[in-house]
Amino acid sequence: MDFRSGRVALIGKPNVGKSTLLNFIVGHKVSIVSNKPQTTRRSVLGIATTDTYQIAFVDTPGIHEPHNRLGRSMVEQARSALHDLDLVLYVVDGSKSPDDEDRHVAALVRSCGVPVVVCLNKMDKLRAEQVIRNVEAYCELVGVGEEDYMLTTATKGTNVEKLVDLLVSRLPQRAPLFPEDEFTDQSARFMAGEFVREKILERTREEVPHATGVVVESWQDEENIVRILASIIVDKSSQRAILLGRGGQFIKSIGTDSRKEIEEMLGKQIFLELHVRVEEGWRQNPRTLREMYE
Ligand SMILES: Nc1nc2c(ncn2[C@@H]2O[C@H](COP(=O)(O)OP(=O)(O)OP(=O)(O)O)[C@@H](O)[C@H]2O)c(=O)[nH]1
Ligand SMILES: [Mg+2]
Repeated sequence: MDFRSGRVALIGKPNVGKSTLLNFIVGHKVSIVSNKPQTTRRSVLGIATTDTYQIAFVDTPGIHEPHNRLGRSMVEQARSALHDLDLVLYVVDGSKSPDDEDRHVAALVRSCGVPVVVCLNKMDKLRAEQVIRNVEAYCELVGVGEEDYMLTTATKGTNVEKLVDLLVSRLPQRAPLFPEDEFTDQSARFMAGEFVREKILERTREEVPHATGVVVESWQDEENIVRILASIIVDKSSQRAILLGRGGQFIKSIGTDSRKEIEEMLGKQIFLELHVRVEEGWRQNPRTLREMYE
């Protein structure tokens, strides 16, 4: 039997395209995506299974210098994903040259002692004259050779199949680790909250994205409808005012768009009620963080 399987962690700085890549490969939206750094806040398992391979990816929060308990827990999630692995997929923004943060992440990747494949993503933004220089620089940072990298554009899927082939070729011959119809470890309840957060991240700026968290407070599965009550938690009343919008219009549009996506995921009609709550300093509060991310 030439079936290959294994665990692969996606590791990198925030905003380089780890979750975009994961969703494309798995073929389902298992991890939310936005143009704001620090979108992913806890590790997410995404499993891709075909007739010849199974890759169990762990998408991780982008590694950054944390400023609060939430940030520390995010970086800790990324670090702890570096155990019990067959491979690390080190994802970088290939259109930029490495900076100090890249060197920091690369040192962490090297220290885990697992084989590494480099994905230089955002190839669509990479200028031709920088290709060789950036490829060499990132490969050198993690100590891999010319056989171990791929240039991709995750948003369009360019070269993603080739990247998968490269990953599979590095995995051991082994039976699948998970049932073949399983594609994530995220509950529908958690995903519903994440979809709401994604809509907020897409449409807010400055400190609002980072100051916003979502908790699904109740979930009632009835015969023809699922009733969901979610709280959006912010740090300050000014942020609450932004999220409500004039006459409650902003939160209403967040609700409408989130509902469509949750309905698609569940294949069932839903009723979604959203409340915005101010909880000053919630990102330092272990109880709130547990409620949100455990
Ligand atoms: N131009 C371009 N943009 C991309 C590409 N891949 C992802 N993006 C965009 O980059 C942004 C960040 O993508 P994410 O997938 O959320 O990045 P991430 O690495 O998971 O970020 P964190 O969760 O914050 O660590 C989004 O706006 C994506 O649409 C790409 O290949 N090219
Ligand atoms: Mg992410």
